[in-house]
Amino acid sequence: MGFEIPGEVITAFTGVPVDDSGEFQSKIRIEKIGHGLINYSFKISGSFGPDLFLQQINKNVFQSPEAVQENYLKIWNFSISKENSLYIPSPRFFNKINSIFLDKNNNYWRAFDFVEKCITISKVGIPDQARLTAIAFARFTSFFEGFDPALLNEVIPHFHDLEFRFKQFKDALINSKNYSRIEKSSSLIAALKQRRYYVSFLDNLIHSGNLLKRVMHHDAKISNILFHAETGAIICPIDLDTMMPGYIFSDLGDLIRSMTAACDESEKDLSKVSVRKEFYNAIVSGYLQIMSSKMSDTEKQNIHFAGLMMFFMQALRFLTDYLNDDVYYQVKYPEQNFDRAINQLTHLKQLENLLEEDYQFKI
Ligand code: GN1
Ligand code: MG
Repeated sequence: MGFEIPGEVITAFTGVPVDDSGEFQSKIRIEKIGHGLINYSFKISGSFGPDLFLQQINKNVFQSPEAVQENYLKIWNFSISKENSLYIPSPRFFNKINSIFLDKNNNYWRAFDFVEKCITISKVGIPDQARLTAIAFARFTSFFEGFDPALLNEVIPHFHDLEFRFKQFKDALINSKNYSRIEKSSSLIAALKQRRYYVSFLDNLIHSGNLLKRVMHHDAKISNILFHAETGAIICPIDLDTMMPGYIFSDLGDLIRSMTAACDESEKDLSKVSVRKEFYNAIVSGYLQIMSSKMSDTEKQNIHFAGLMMFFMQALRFLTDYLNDDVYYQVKYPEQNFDRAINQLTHLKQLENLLEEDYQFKI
């Protein structure tokens, strides 16, 4: 497995003690699951009771794992308090009240009910699947209409704050000593600087007071949805760690960014880049089907800003990391963040053209 779970963690969540020889007193099966790069996740089963989903929270990404879990408990409590409840896997408690366990190595663990008979889908197939995914994330936000998003901890400060991301990019240009990377990026840097107007555009909308803060998932993509393995029905969105207050553009924009693209964000062959119109239409119409009655006029009028904002922000984040010598995103080869940034900028340009031609939407 290459990764040890201290016995005390398993004991805390399953109640199965370890004997003098270090063995569990009844058989425990541990299976590593998921492809997540952030948290480590496992399925734990045995005669102690129903299977559980055990997860170590990455404390390098989340400075306060307690704040992440506190958010989860708040939204879970809200979900079970309402009729027509949205299904969110229940956290497992130990000592009756605790749901987060700090082990002897100072790592944080939590567990949930294991959702049986479910699958995840890594890549969207047809527009209708994109529509269902958009509906699922819209339902998620819509469900929390009666919940004050300000109650959620900002677990990654300024996560989707475009002005902050632009500032990080400018700071990297000033502070980076990697002159060959700056030189290589010159046309990319110019193209991003030239689009500074996206930052002012959003700033004006925010200051108009007509954008509402809502519960946003902040990683809205098809691979963060659990589907029923047999019926294909949507069970629930997962990976709720970045759930924080945000503007509607965040989740809608991430849905557009992750599902209109015909190729992966690391694709180097730019001839493969294409923003697919039929997917765009399916995502926006699915999202609006659930959310439009809850949106302000300003939000509705500017709905097409969502995809532009998220392609732009992701290009900024990848290029910033490239200029900072790859300190944030995992890379498989040295130039990968540069390739990702060009890829996202190319998508952005295609989306700009599509919106101008088909929707007469231009900023
Ligand atoms: C990170 O690791 P993943 O794919 O869940 C990032 C997202 C980016 C994405 C780009 C906590 O998400 O914001 O959109 O990479 N998450 C964090 O691939 O930074
Ligand atoms: Mg994620």
